[in-house]
Amino acid sequence: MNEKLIHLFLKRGVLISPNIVKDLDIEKSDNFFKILDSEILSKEKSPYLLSSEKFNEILKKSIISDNEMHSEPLKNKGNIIILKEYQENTDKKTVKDFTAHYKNRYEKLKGLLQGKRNLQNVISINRALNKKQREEVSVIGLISDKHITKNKNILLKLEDPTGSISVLINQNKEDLFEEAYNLTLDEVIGITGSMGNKIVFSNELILPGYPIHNEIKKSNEEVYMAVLSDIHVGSTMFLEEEFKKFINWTKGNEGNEEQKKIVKKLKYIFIVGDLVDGIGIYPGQEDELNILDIKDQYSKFTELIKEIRPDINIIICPGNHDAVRIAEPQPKISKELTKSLWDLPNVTMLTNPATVNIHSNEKEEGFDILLYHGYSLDYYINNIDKVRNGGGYDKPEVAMKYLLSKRHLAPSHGSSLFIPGKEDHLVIEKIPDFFLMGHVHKSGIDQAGKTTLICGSCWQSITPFQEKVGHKPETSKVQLVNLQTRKIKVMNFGK
Ligand code: D5M
Ligand code: ZN
Ligand code: FE
Repeated sequence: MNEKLIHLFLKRGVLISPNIVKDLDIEKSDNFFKILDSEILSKEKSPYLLSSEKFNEILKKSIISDNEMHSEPLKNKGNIIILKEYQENTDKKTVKDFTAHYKNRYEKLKGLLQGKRNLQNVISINRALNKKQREEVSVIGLISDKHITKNKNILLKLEDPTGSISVLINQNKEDLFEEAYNLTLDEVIGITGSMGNKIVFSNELILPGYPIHNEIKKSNEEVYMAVLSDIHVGSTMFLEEEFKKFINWTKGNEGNEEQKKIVKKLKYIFIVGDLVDGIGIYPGQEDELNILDIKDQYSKFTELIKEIRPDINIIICPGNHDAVRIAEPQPKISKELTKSLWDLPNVTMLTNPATVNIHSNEKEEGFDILLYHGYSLDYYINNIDKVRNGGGYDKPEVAMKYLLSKRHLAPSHGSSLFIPGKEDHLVIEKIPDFFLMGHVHKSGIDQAGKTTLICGSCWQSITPFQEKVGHKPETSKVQLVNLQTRKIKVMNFGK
């Protein structure tokens, strides 16, 4: 079995018998993997055992659709592997779906918490309630309520599938109190403490978190990726000239000699949502648009993007201004609206959120990149002291780190609109090498364990709304990441 093929299966956590795979031609495997990713792996847990029946079914499909695409340009998807994206689920939603959604979140995060120090002997809430007073217990639960008592202690209500329990954090335990104070509703945590009468007096909080000392992955090659978000084409405040300057730079027509050398090695551009300003996003938006048709906005966006060198992979997810439902996970921007964009051979369209792997080959496992536009950021910046006082809108990386430590993109029910279902797609199950966001129109960079956090800037000058609420957007910045050294340079295309 071809080594490259083995790699392509292993990378996805797919187990398959070598004698089945001999029917697959590596040169023609693109389509096969595309179908495998979207029809099977987006729904299945890894490791996934691929049966010969399923294999043949996908192979057949891939040959048919390959023939259908015959007249279209060959998709140069390079080595971009979609690790996680979402099927649109438009079934009518009921209370049952909410229950299932939170249960799934609980189970996934429990999996991450279990086995951590002090959570080895975790018991169900139901069992904890039957423990004698003063006994030590540890439980894992979803925070369904949090408030300060009249004695100035924090009272949490934790829930698991067996029941709910009160947890008290005493104000005299200063560090613990501060930690608890910055918890958010609906996140899943572990606690230890001693039992009182139907209440736990907590002495430790344990978050799913991320390993701090993990090694930062580096490529063997000098290759670069760039991060952008919030282009807002169609807005009267869209900074077209600045954006064109960026596009020109990708073509090697801007910057000094050293810059021109580097740009040749730029292979990946991420655009993390809000490609266009959209239509009807907020009352009175018409007055702030110079392109009033959504299709025209996307055509203009595509016209700009198609100038980018064809050997650069452009990876795109939607944001709250794009023409898809606002509830998350957001599906891909539809082909009907953006056919010319979808047709660009170097463009990969994703859902929001999504996870892709880039730059893998026989020698390297590549980098896992989590993209999330960041609609939930406003909530945490406005509601969580640690995030607001840690820099608020000026430092989106603080909010990003906060979310990574919760291992959820929008834990609190009120922080984003979402479509409930069998699975909570906003749980950060696997720690990525890069976590990319946008939305708040401020660039930010930080490192959290092995993960580099990057928030894109924007290409829209200050809007009347932002002026009113005191937002100070940062415009026309691009983070350029050297994947060999993991050094990041912030490029400024502003005037
Ligand atoms: O949002 C850009 C930023 O501005 C983000 O932090 C939300 C905030 N914003 C913009 N317009 C509004 C309205 N009308 N209400 C509340 N918050 C707003 P973007 O989605 O990129 O426009
Ligand atoms: Zn935006
Ligand atoms: Fe946005």
